[in-house]
Amino acid sequence: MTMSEGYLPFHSDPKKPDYKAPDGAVDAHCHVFGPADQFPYAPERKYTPCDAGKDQLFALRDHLGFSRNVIVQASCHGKNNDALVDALVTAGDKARGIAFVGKEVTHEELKKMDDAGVRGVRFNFVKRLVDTTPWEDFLEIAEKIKPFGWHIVVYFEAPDLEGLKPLLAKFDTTIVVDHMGRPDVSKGVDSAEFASFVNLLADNPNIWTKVSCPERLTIDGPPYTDVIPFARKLVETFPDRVLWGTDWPHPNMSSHVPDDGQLVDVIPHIAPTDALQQKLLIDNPMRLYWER
Ligand code: 0GY
Repeated sequence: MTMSEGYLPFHSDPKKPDYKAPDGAVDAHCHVFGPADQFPYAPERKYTPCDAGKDQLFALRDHLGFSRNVIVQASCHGKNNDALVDALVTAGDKARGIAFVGKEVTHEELKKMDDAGVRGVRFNFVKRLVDTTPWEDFLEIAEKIKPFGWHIVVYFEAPDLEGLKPLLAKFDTTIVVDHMGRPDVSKGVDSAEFASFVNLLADNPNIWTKVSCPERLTIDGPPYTDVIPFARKLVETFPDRVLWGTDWPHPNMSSHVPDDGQLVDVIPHIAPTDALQQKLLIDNPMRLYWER
């Protein structure tokens, strides 16, 4: 399959990070794409990526000095979670997954995914990536995943937060917000927009966030100094409810191709103590994805 026009493939030779992650560190947000001849992309997809299979992901994990992955089903594979499940089965205890499902999903299908290591579903509200789903469907899915103790990962952009709050309030499980709710960093860490996101976590002990994607949020580019205050504020305020991930293979980047080693080097700036790094990279993801 031909990549979407202008699609930037992932970095072919990321640096070895200067920052050494503690043993057992988890990359809690990454994807597998294809390979398309084995796992074709969904007909309803909004983009066609560059193939980025499980072997490449696991090689990157080792190169970066990480031990585990949480693999998130990406929109280009739609509701067919086969590539994800295949990667999870190969990784065994070294990976867990987040699936994308419709309200028609059956208990048996969820059970199979649970056996493979899936621990949650993703609800995507980013309009350029998916067609709109009625809220009733999300509520139905939330009911169906309850017997498995799964949680819900949500992806939205900052201007959509206010409108989504009533829906988020209906979920009585853990919710993980991708990429800090995608703030506009030009507004500053003290903006009303970011305060609203911080308050969301302050008011709802079941809401976590991934302090990920400086490469998408930055205006200045690498080394992502303009995004650090946002992530650091969240790590220091909610040390037990933050996760970190590479977002490899970085779909739909247009400004630049991020170097994953350079992304790892951001970690000590957003989690400046050993104790915060231990929570961010090990304790929190292990609690949410591995222990139950
Ligand atoms: C990410 C971000 C993006 C894509 C997807 O499911 C997806 O296709 O999540 C994006 O384009 O912002 O988290 O991978």
